Amino acid sequence: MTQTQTTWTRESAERLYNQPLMDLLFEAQTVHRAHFDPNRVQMSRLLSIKTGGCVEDCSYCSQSARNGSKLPAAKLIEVERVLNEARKARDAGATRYCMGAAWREPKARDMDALTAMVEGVKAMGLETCMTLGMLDDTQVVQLRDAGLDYYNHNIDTSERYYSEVITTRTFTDRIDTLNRVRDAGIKVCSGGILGMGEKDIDRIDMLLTLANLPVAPDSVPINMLMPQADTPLADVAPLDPIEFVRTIALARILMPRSHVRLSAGRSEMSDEMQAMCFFAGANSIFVGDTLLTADNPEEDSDMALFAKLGIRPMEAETQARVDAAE
Ligand code: SAM
Ligand code: DTB
Ligand code: SF4
Repeated sequence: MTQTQTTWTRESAERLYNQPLMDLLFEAQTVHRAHFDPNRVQMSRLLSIKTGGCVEDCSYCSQSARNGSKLPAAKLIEVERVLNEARKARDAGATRYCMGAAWREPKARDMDALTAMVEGVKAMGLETCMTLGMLDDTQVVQLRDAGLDYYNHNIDTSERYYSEVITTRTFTDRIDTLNRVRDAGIKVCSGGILGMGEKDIDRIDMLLTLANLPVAPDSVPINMLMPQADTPLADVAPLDPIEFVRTIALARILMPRSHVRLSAGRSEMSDEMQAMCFFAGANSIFVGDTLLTADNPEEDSDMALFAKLGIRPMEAETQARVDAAE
């Protein structure tokens, strides 16, 4: 399949985002149906393999040591424990297993354990994903050779708003890691967080940056900020849910072949809001009652929601694409 990449302008993206909601939703759903089965949603499961004590200052994060957060710093967990958890996730229906670490970047001494995790999880028939912070040229090759399918590294917000949120690494650092990951042949998962006090234009520009990368990310997680106690964003005013839905719809239109993931924050969303997000083109979620450290809906309530909406889990992403044979 050849991916034709459109270069989007800010004017066209703004026009799309600001049109009447019903027109935006109709357009997003039309694009969605041209590329995906609208009644299938991919399910990923997260595990925090190294929690807390992070040196970065991301102002939304419970795991940053700089935020005065009380979350204790743990060591990288044992490979065996990761494999046991992954087996349970697979048996519960997840098709992708995502392992996250509270690091600025992995150290050379961690790489053997990380590659063993990838190999072991992959051997269970799960797609593998990791999110470990920045990667260098050697590390992307080590992870690729172990069989890593996806690497998650979010740009988080627009280039303009970025320095309001994080000061210890730059927007360009993030883009550099994404380029390294893609050039090594690992699929890119990159998105951001909404509701951090940013403006409409920041949400639009964040999506434009992603859509206009040399290749759009395969997977685009859109997180709703989950305010964490003791962090600088603990008391930020919540985002209007309709703005969140508009952003999902714009992501779907700008990146028609990407999986748009309704990520953190679902535990605070009504069934109706989640249904609107699926209609707007979201087709992937994290399942399991914990994300990395924060709450996620219980498995039972997700399955009840899927049943109400007539949504079925996506078995393997490639089978779900209407255009897979192109
Ligand atoms: N330390 C690595 C990094 O930052 O690249 C990987 C883990 S980090 C927790 C993964 C992503 O989770 C962040 O980039 C951010 O987009 C999202 N995230 C973290 N805390 C969040 C929160 N409180 N609410 C919503 N999303 C959050
Ligand atoms: C992403 O964009 N969202 C996930 C995943 N990538 C790693 C993480 C959400 C974290 C929410 C806060 C927490 O659990 O600590
Ligand atoms: Fe560290 Fe990642 Fe949290 Fe930033 S988002 S403080 S890099 S764990």
